[in-house]
Amino acid sequence: MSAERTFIMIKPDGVQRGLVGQIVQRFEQRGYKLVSMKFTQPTKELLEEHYADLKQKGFFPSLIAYMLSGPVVPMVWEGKDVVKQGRQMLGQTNPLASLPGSIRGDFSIDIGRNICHGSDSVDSAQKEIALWFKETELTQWKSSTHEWVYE
Ligand code: DAT
Ligand code: MG
Repeated sequence: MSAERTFIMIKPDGVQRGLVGQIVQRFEQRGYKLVSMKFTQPTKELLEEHYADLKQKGFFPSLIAYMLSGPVVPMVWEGKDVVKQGRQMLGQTNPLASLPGSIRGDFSIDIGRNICHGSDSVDSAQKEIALWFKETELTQWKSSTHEWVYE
């Protein structure tokens, strides 16, 4: 069983537009296992840390303002190749470059309203999970579907 984990977060626009259920459903139906999820209003400090790599970008202030504009749904998903697969399920950063069938390609148009975040590497997934969740919030459980998803 692969223990690879990724950090997926529904952004304020995804919450406001009522897309939480549909986004969660895509990861569930693929066969990935939910390890943790919460509904929370993030602080500016947390968001600045989360997007620290982008601090020098001109769009950084508007990115932080957008992410601060309402509650988000941070999640941890587990399974084989989940970091890369999660990025493919999301689509491209720019929704206009995202294929239909991807989350951003199906539900969004503008880059600054692209509804969902996903870690871009195993290393950043580990950092993001540690930033958003306490170790005790990462639930240990065995999905009863495991043998039907993996051979
Ligand atoms: P991703 O979210 O696909 O990992 P990223 O980490 O490069 O993309 O950027 C984080 C977010 O910042 C992205 O989801 C939307 C915003 N962003 C990125 N590039 C941008 C740009 N050129 N103009 C405006 N917003 C941008
Ligand atoms: Mg990124």
